[in-house]
Amino acid sequence: MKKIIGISMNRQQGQNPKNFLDHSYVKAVLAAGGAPLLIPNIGEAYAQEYIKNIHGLILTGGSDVTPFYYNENPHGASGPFCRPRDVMERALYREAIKAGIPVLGICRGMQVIASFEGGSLIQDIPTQYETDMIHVLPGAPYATEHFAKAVEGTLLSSILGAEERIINSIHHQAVRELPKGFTASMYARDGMIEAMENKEAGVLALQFHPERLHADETDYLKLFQWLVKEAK
Ligand SMILES: [Mn+2]
Repeated sequence: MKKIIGISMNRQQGQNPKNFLDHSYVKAVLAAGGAPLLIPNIGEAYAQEYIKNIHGLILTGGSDVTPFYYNENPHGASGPFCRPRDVMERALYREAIKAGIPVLGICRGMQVIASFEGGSLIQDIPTQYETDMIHVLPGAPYATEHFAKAVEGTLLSSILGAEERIINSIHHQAVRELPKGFTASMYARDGMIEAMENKEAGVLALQFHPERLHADETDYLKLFQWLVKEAK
């Protein structure tokens, strides 16, 4: 039987609200041998039911998480926010940790985990972080790329190796303070945290987008294979 990997979805608000997801996440889970299950933003009451029926969880990329979770007002360049998604993903994350199933956070997914676990975010890198690197292109959603290196001895380095590599980058926010129990598992050359993990809890969080890379750089498939292997 294939392991079921729950994947959180984006929500577009407005007159005709939509739940939607990049197909690249679905393809990555399939390529890693898992069965993807897309989870709509329908309220935290459903989180427990979903978690009972999945073996691993991916928290995906998307718009900014509300900064109230880390006790800050919104910066002028942050947002738009989507409270229904924040609420749903927080509940999914909590229930996943309680159930002991592994969690892979990607981009916003990493940022929500940091926010929900008591860490904090750089709300806007261009105005709040001194760097000569580019982490997001003005023309986003197209990704830029930069060097990054996994920290030796981490879960991430055991999956990808600890050599410096090129990752994609499409984020204007990033983790400022790591939550308790988490360690940084990858850094960019400017000191930006590009991944974090809580190995004991089975949580791996990435600031880059491996789902967009795995097709031509098979290395990145290993991250999804890790999730499927650990799924229970
Ligand atoms: Mn970056």
